[in-house]
Amino acid sequence: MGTVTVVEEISSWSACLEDKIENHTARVGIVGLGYVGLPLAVEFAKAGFSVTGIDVQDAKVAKVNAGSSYIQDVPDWELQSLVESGRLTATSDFSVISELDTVNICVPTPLRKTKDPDMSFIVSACEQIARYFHPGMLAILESTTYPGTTDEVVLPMLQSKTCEVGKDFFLCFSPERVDPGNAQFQTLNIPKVVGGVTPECTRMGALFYSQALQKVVPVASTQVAEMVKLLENTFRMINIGLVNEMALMCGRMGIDVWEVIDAAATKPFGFMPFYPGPGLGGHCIPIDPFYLSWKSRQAGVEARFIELAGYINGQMPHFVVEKIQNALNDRSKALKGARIHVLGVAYKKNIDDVRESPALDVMHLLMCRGARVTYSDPYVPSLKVDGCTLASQDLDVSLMSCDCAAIITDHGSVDYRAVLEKAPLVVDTRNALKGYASEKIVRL
Ligand code: SAJ
Repeated sequence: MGTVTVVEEISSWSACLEDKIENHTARVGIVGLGYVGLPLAVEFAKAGFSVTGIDVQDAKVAKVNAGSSYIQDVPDWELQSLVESGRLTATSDFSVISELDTVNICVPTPLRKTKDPDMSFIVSACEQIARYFHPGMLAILESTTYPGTTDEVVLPMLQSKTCEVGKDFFLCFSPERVDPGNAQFQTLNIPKVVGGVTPECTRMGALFYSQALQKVVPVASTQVAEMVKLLENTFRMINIGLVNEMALMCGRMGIDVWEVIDAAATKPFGFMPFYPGPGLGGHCIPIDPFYLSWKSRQAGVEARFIELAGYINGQMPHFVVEKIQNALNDRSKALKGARIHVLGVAYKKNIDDVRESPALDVMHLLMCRGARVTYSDPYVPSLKVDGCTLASQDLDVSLMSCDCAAIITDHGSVDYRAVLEKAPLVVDTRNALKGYASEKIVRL
């Protein structure tokens, strides 16, 4: 039997919005001016749209309007020129939405302590938007969330008796794929997946993004688009968990896991290297998969891979502390009272973000066992651990006065040869000392 194509009636609102998008007179709104929203606002302003950024934090609004960027991927000069030209403004007043044609929602989706999704930011943003939302608008949720959020949470808040989705207004989901600090892939050139509540919604969302971004990937529904992001990041989390488990196995068998991975990576197909580490940090990878496992459990499927990988990744800080304790013990030193200097506390190299950083767990565990913990991180001048604020110490002085240095985050700016020369013992959790041979090195 041939496929039946549902031909949706093109409403007058659809034709009107399509014109505004195509001739760039559509007034664009971006709710949430963080590492996702601000670069997106800049791209649409650069494409010639009038863009209004909306954020609940007055400080962010003030900085944007002053042309002062707080996002490393948005240079001041670029923001300044867009603000001065009047293309981009910011406000904390949601009522501007009544004058806008499109609104992107780029707010945080953290986890609660119980590892359940915290939807409070999406709900409060939509409550505000709904007060001013009007026929003819396109709304797109970008915050990473579980499949079904757009249709089950956002749609009921925006539609009304007189407004029909796909006809009077349009609603899509498009996963954010921003990788802060990635010089090669930025908002402009990262392919943009978008799926709508109806085919006309998908078409409108794809038309919108194609005005400002290089590649758009329409998909059949909001659920597919929501699931795309979760697959991408769950894939990473599980493979990191696998390689961490390999590190535990190789450690017991006396095999160099780093050499194993490097040799496996010579396979030109069917393999993708991941590397063991002290744990899983950041605001995406440790969080997003639990949105999927939460929803999957509701659908009656236990996401066992996610739970197991989460457990293994969560054990890595303990494994690192055990390595440090054993390394000291082999040198007739107790961990209790030992001076441990941590190198690198950001959640990954060459950035300043400490959210969910495994360094926090490692330092906490060391302190619980009575170690005297200091740190150096060129990107992180101060750090709060267990309620006390530590300051980043001078590396050379600290290395010569510590009992053990622990490389937790391998920033590129550190001279690791000098670290090896100065420290009496180095526990290296990132293979930063690759190629060096010394009794002083203990590798993950
Ligand atoms: N990590 C490992 N071993 C690895 C890779 C990462 O232990 O082989 C650790 C990192 O040290 C970090 C955590 O995992 O603590 C997350 O690292 P990440 O490289 O995944 O970096 P993120 O959290 O910044 O992930 C972002 C994601 N981008 C978005 O969600 C839009 C992810 O999808 C990207 O693939 C990733 O950046 C990237 O490739 O840099």
